[in-house]
Amino acid sequence: MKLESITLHRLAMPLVRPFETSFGRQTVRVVLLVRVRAAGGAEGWGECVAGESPVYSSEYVEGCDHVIRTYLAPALLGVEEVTAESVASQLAFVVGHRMAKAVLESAVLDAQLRQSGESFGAYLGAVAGWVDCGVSVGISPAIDTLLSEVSTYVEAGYRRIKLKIKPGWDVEPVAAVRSLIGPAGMLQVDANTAYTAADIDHLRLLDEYDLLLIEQPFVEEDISTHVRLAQAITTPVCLDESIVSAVVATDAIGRGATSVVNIKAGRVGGYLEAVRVHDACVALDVPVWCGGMLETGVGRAANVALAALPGFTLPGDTSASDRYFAEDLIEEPFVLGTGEHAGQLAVPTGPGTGVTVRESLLRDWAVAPAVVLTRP
Ligand code: NPQ
Ligand code: MG
Repeated sequence: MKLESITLHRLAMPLVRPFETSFGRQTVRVVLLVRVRAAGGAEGWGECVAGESPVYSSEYVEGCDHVIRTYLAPALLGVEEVTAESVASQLAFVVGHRMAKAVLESAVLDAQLRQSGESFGAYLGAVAGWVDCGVSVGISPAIDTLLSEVSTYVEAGYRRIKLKIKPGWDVEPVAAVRSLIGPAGMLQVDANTAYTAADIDHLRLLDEYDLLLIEQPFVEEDISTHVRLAQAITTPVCLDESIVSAVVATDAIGRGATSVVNIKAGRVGGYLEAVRVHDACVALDVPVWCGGMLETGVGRAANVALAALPGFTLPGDTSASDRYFAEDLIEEPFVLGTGEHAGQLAVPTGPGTGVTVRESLLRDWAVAPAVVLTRP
């Protein structure tokens, strides 16, 4: 494809309830959405997973916007031919900035697949028509409010609960939710780097609650403390923030730091690299699951397609649209199935991501004028 323009949209979407993690409390999701247009009329959309401020990752919305405008978009708009498969090498001159690169690659892939009529799932290698969904539950002001929130998700059909934890909010909420959902309920925790090596003895207390995994207890660069924890506890350790590529995933698995992997396409630089992380994990017999970043339907659709690959054997953070938003940005909001598909989402089958952006909402929810980048 020859790209004609790349448009950056900046939106703010209120969350249905505040979402608190060890790194902060969000009440609004600020979203960077990218539309690419190619010669001949092909169009595609991508959603950047970066947050408004650099508190989950070093990348953040304004930084992604800047690196896209200044370096990445000019590189793609300055060449004659761009394909999803070429984007990573065309952008490799920029170090890092994986979330910014990922959104461009996703938008190009969407345009390319809409043109060829193939779905994201078919292209990535999906083998399932429905995927099992979990839900990520924020830190609550009190145990009783946590239990009532968890109850609504259990009633909605979610197949796995993930509790956000931090020092001072860990064993007690885990014990309470374990008694609420019973021994058979799938339960896991996510610390978003809030602990240190000094907490290893304390984290061993979680072994009593039969958790599927503990996600990213220590800072992203610290692989060796995760190895130490993995040797000290029976609960499997799962890395999220640390896993920025297939090479890092392979290394971390080989060192014994992670026996389950959270895959987020944005964090690893795009869906193509996400498939390589998946393939590396499958080759090493390591189960994977699809992470989430409070995506609108645009990013959610692509995640649900990724989660349909064969190595995704654990429920993901691929929740329904209404877990986060009263109204989604797409015509086809994601709703949990019923009957045998309770707690699952259907993998979209239409061309590209298979979802349609409600363009009037781009204007209604805009927090900045759209920026249109064109060929030099
Ligand atoms: C995680 N997601 O697995 C992340 C963390 C997270 C669903 O738990 C704005 C941008 C808000 C990024 C909130 C879930 C966010 C965010 C949470 C990422 O660690
Ligand atoms: Mg996480």
